[in-house]
Amino acid sequence: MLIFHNPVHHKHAGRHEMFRGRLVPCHETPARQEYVLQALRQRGIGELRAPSAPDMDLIGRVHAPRYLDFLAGAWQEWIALDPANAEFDVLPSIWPVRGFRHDVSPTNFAARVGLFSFDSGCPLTAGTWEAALAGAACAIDAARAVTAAGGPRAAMALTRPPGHHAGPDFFGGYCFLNNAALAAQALREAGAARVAVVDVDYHHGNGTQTIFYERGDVLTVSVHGDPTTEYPFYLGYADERGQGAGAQCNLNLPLPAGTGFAGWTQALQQGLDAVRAFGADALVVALGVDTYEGDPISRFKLRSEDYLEVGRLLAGLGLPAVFTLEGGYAVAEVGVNVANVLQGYAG
Ligand code: OKS
Ligand code: ZN
Repeated sequence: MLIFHNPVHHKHAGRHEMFRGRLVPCHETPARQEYVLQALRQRGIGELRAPSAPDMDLIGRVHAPRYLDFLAGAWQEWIALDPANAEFDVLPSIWPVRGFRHDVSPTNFAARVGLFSFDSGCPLTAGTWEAALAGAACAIDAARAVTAAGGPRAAMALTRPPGHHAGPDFFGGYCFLNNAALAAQALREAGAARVAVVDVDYHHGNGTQTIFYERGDVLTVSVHGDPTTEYPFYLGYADERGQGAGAQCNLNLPLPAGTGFAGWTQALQQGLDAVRAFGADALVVALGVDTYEGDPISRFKLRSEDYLEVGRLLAGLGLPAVFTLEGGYAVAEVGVNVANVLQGYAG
């Protein structure tokens, strides 16, 4: 197992996010990645690697170039408005909902932020672009490692910010570049004819679903809290099955808040059956561990030892695999739970 870890993840450190009318400290903190690194080191799981330079062409085949330009320049635009802005993070404040035009290009910065985002809980900071880009490189490198001759069977992109909510041209849910989608695209371009993304994070992977919704070469499966009550609310329902060439290539398995490991495992098994039926040649696991019973913002009831079995079930597919780190906010236990998945996977 190779672990591509993002050496500049700490440059993305949001100071505040909007919650119930006030600015509150961010859940998605640098400590999360450090706890995972520490747990992997303690158990001697994996070999650590730093990422190479990001493949901007590949990233531009997953994300819209004008969105990438926006992200690359957003902080400069923000402080150009007022140097005092450097003390504050960028948070969206206006969005073009139904009836507004999406084909216009307002130059106002707040208006531009609103075109490229979907919630106010996702701060963009001075180092967000650098951190997200290095994370994307980790995901691409991990995919290339597992498809290389003589490469390992599995690799992990150990990075933050996470990615599965980020779409072709929008950020949200703490995500900016979709690491799991980038890994899937890199696997395709390295020769895997059919790729499956299995998202086990507590939240629906709306960005990944949207990126691949009309493609028949990538199956997207997500097991998550029912969006009727859980974030991201507006996507993730069972009747979203893909469109056009991607018809039947998306599978959502929403479960009620409060679901424990028995119910959760049944849904995962159903998802893994779909991966087998699809005939995938390679696997991406969007690995969020906010399904943990102690997670402060989620409501499934998995225990730490359950993650060993999660790893074993995923290994049962017998596919080369890339893991990306998604959510999980019980910071100390994030390390143990991720290490358990990888240990269960390795057998
Ligand atoms: C709103 C809470 C937003 C929840 C974001 C979920 C992030 C996550 N203040 N996605 O997998 O863990
Ligand atoms: Zn999550």
